[in-house]
Amino acid sequence: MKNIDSYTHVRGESIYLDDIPVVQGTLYAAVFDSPIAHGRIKAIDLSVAGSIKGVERIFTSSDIPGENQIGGIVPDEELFATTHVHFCGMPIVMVVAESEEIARLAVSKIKVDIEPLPIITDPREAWEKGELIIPPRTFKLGDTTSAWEKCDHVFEGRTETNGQEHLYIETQGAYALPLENGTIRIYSSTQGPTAVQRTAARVLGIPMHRLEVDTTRLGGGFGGKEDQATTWGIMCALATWHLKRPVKYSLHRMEDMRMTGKRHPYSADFKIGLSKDLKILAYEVTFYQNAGAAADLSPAVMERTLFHCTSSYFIPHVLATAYSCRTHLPPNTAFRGFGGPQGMFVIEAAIAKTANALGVPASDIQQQNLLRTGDEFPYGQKAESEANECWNKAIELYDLSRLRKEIDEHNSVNKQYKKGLALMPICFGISFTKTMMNQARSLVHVYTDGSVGVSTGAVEMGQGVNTKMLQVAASIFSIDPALVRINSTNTYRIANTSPSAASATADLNGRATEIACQEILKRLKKVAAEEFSAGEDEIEIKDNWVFAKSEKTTWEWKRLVFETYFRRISLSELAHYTPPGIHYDLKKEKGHPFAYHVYGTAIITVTIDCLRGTYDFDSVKVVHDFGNSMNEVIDIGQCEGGIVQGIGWMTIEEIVYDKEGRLRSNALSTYKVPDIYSVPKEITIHFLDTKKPNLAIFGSKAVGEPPLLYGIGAYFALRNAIKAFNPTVDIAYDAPMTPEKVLMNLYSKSNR
Ligand code: LUZ
Ligand code: MOS
Repeated sequence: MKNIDSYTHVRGESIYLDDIPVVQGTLYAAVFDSPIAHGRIKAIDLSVAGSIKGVERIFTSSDIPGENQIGGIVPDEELFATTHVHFCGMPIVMVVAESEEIARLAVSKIKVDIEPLPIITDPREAWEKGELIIPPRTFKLGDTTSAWEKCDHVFEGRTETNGQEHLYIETQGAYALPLENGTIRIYSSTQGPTAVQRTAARVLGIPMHRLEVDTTRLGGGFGGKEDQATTWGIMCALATWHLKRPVKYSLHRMEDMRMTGKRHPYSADFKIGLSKDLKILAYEVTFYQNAGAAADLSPAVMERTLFHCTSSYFIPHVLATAYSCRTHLPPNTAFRGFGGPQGMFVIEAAIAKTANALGVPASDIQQQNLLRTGDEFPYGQKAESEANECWNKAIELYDLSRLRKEIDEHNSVNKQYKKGLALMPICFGISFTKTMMNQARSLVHVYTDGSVGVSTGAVEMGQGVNTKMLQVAASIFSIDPALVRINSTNTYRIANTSPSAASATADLNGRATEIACQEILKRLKKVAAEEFSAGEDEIEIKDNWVFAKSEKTTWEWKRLVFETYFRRISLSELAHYTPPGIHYDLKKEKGHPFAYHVYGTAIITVTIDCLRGTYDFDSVKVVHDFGNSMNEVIDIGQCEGGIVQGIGWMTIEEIVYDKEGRLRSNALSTYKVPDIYSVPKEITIHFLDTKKPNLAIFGSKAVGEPPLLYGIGAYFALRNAIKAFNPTVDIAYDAPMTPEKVLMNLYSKSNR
């Protein structure tokens, strides 16, 4: 089934926040944000801004009726700075005016006098100064201390991974409307409507039931709107609360890039020990997460880094510690993979370093250590592994030895162009790591004409979740998909939602929809059973028609629905779903946090231009564990997008903050994401043939985040290509590998 949004997307008719028709009297907001990263506010001069015609009102922290607090996990983040600013881009003042132009003009006339204070941008420096967001956490399996002496090879090293700008095509934004009796509707481009509702209620000092948050769809989220969409929703609601007027704020790209957090950069130290036959016996790793100026989701991101620190390998002795370090950058936040990719990069670097030193291909070490079913993760869960299945299928299907031979031959005769190859096995845990968040509800209404309306907590952000929800309802009822509509995500219809995140949205909301539809179906069948003198289990609905004892009856779906209504039986159901069997003990750092894992293997090849340092990815060949995919077109789309986004993070996307904590890569002219010219020439995705039972919706495993991890292989393919040109170069494990870095490494003589 095609993505149900495709028709309106290609016609430009899909409604995003900025497409909502504005109502009469709408005002527009714009923010004055801190030009310096750390300081004490001495004076705010609003006189010129306030005198501009068309400026309705200017808001500061003193206009907040409730709490000036938007921190979700830790209450450490003000909506508007009061006495101090903690990052460049921190909101201080909001102007509300008759037009966007006037609002931004007024912002440009605001003067804030700030006394500068010392700035930290480096997580290790923050760590040295004891600037931690939360106490450190340590995952432990076996005993590394005594394991080192059993190792034949031990290597140590350091790695760096940089951040990543979400670059959702639709920037952040919100639109608030005053309703009667002090209630407010907020249209928000958010992955978490409940987060907007809960935090706005706190800031406004009103109960949550007075705030309706409604989301039709997002033009991309990637994690950037899991927590950080709330800011703009609350700002609009605050102005609406005061002025009783509709207020809209749709950020310009540069405002968005400057004021919002990104993927967390990490610095890490590792130590790895192996036996003679390349079994990894021990692994120690310390992560320094650059959290930025406030907690935001950093503690949860940090925990996922620990959960994925051994990637898809079994290591019997592991000691992993993570520090969430407070710096003066905008608070970093969720980004597809949520700390997992950062953890997995380090173990791949450790393996690459080992392979390099021992003169063996990294893939020999990778293959030796792939997880098997029954192997224990450092957090206590036992693997149900498809790692070897994916790996073996990939090297056979794509003929790894031939690929290697072709590359060796190419490299032996070509001077200017060198090729490199890397394999990247992945393993990603599916569930929110906070067990409590793994719950969802679905509200299904069957109308008397047989049409169906479904509301869930799932937010459509281009990932196709609405199509999957529609498939669930249509297939349980066995009716024409055109009869089913997926409604906007709305906190009045579905309450207390978890954000659409953690790759778990289709599973959680899909299972809830499945339960709701099954419940209604039971009632419908009871009515048919009475009518056709059959048992309820002898009734079947097939392709819009009622069958009794395998015989087609005179009743169509629509008739059955109406007859059920006629008998005063409910055609609506609100269902609740929680995945069974997941738990976690934070004191012991052990448990069974994930409903299941997703596996896969990619083979990535690249060609570098050794004169220029530029490169092209020739191919990404994947065997991916989709379980039993319920929509192959959507799932392939998620894989392709994830791979390209992962490659972007590892290669050309380079976030640059200067020492003053100012974002230099602050526009699309200075921050480059992969475009049609830089995507791999070939992406092939093979569906691993496995029909093992799992907890996914219809057995169709979560696909949102896992494919991004394949991009890590791009970094290692590039290293191998550089080495083909300059065999003795000692390349730092420092991502992204930009063309500039490739060039420097190609001609670097110094062995570090
Ligand atoms: N968000 C969250 C996530 O709150 N918890 C998670 O475990 C998670 N994982 C991936 C992406 N977003
Ligand atoms: Mo996410 S990183 O699943 O919002």
